[in-house]
Amino acid sequence: MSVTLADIDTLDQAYASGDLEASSKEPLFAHDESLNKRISLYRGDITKLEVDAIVNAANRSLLGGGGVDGAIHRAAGDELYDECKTLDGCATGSAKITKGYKLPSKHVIHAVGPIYDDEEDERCAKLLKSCYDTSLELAVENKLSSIAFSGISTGIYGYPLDAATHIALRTTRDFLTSEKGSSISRVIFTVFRSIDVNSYKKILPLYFPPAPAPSEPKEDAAQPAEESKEKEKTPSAI
Ligand code: AR6
Repeated sequence: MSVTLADIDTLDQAYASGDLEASSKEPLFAHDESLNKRISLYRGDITKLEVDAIVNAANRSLLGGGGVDGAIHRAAGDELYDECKTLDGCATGSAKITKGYKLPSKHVIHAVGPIYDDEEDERCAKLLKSCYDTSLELAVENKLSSIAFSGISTGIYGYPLDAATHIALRTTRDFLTSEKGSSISRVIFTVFRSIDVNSYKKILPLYFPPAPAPSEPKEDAAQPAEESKEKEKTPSAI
């Protein structure tokens, strides 16, 4: 059974239901209600998502592999492999688009993340950011409005999870709030393991915070209101 956009809560719904909570840290950006309606966190199998495009965490050959790449190729069938063979691979930090074949998703964007190397942290960060930018640009060029990301480089390629989550969220936020990103109506961050869920639940509220809680009324200000309520309830006692 495939999972549609209507089945997946947006961030404003997740905050309202209590699935997602504000951070105890100061958010990096102000609350933006319309933006929170364009973002989702989904835990599950990306191959089940009925969206315009899912983003595969591929390798430079684009011919399949393990992890999410293997799952996507298995679910899409041999025709995906056949189309990938025509693409002549892909550079690290870039992405290429194919059809989705037997997947419920119309397209697959194959992004090639960096193999993490802590001695080249800055270069890896640039390449990972470029995967998100290129994928979002491909979605816009192809007039796609919904896109689901897998956690590029955070599995076999060993990218430190929280650092990768920050890059994914900052790059996506910058893109969606720029003019070129206005046609994207939904970005779904698909997470699989509980460590991924925890990382996103911790970091999402920094980039996409909920509406600030209404401030508590001051004690002395509350007093007259209480009194007048009492009077309303017992007019005959006056
Ligand atoms: N749906 C959603 N997420 C998944 C799924 C799934 N079905 N399966 C795994 N994940 P990885 P990488 C998560 O290793 O680090 C391949 O061999 C997984 O838990 O798939 O970029 C390629 O061919 C993790 O959070 O990708 C490359 O050679 C995330 O997907 C290499 O691995 C990415 O983990 C790429 O390594």
